[in-house]
Amino acid sequence: MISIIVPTYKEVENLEPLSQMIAEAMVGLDYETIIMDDNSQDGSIEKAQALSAHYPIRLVNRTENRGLSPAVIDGFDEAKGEIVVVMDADLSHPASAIPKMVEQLQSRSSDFVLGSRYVEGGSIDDSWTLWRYINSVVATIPALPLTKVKDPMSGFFAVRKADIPEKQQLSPIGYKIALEVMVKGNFAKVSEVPIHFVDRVHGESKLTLSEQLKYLRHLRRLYQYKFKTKAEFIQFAMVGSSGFIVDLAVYLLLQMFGATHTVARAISFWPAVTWNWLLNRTITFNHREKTKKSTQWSAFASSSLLGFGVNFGTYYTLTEYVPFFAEHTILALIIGVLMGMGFNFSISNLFIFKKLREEVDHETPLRK
Ligand SMILES: Nc1nc2c(ncn2[C@@H]2O[C@H](COP(=O)(O)OP(=O)(O)OP(=O)(O)O)[C@@H](O)[C@H]2O)c(=O)[nH]1
Ligand SMILES: [Mg+2]
Repeated sequence: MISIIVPTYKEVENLEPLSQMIAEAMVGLDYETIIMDDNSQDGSIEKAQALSAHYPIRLVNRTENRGLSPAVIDGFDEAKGEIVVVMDADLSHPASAIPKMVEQLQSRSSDFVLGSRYVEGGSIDDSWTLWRYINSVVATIPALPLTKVKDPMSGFFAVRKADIPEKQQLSPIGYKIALEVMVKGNFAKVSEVPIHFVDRVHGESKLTLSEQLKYLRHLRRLYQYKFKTKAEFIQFAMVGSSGFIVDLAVYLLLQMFGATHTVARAISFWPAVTWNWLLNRTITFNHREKTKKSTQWSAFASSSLLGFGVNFGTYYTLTEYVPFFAEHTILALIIGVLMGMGFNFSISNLFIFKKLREEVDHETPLRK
């Protein structure tokens, strides 16, 4: 059996054409449609009841933990089929692609099939403005390292139920449930089936700016999941570079006000260290347990001083004792910086920003 999960919020006008479109596409196939509705109060319940006389439809009315992604995740539990399809209710996703998607799963030529606008044969609605297209493409780029697909933002996908990651493992923030399942499921074979994406006619889009901002937090979390320490190190290095700018600015500013360069150097270190600590606390190691600020700051500042020692020590040793580096001092400087940063990162990672925090983020309820 194939279970088609459709998250809905105020889609009453779309339910009938959706059911019809699905029925036409699924002729001869054993399927059920599960409408995961977030208590829309727009007549969706009554409509679904009426439709269930003619179509294999089931409506689940949710009243807690609202949101598209949680609705889909609950839908996974509801699904009776060995194959699960997820699609939008607003008629944007052509049900006619489902048999092909399912076939790829059944023949084991794929483990996760995505309905894709950006593979050959796929397309978007003619009404899309260039601006909307650019938006979509730009949003796609940061997701590319996470998967190999061309349309990671798509919400139309099919997967074997047995391959869906455990509920506790899934923690999307925002709309991108397909991306979440794709990354966490670590599928050996992922494929894309071209679709023509049709814009919604009835009802309103629920994709607000705040949903789009959640996407950034979701991406960060997926990078963390997939690249672990590497992702932290890159963030740590980026924070460090921004700290260098703070250091330099304060150093130059103090001298403008008459400080000598040694005094300026000795002072500018501290705002830079504080800046780095704050950003690492709120960004790089945001998912770690929050410990007492003053203690953590002191530990971070001490580690940075030692790190500076490692940095300078490396530079000094290389340029004093290795003739090659005496001639290529800039290389020695770079190695020193990397050694110092590696030292700082290890200490921060192991001792200063310790345990992982419980993931507590849930989607905030829709207020409409
Ligand atoms: N259960 C549930 N479904 C939702 C929620 N928000 C959106 N949906 C459904 O998720 C699907 C996609 O939502 P859309 O508003 O169409 O989002 P979108 O397709 O990214 O944006 P558009 O391109 O403007 O259509 C639709 O079927 C919505 O009804 C929610 O909070 N709860
Ligand atoms: Mg839509």
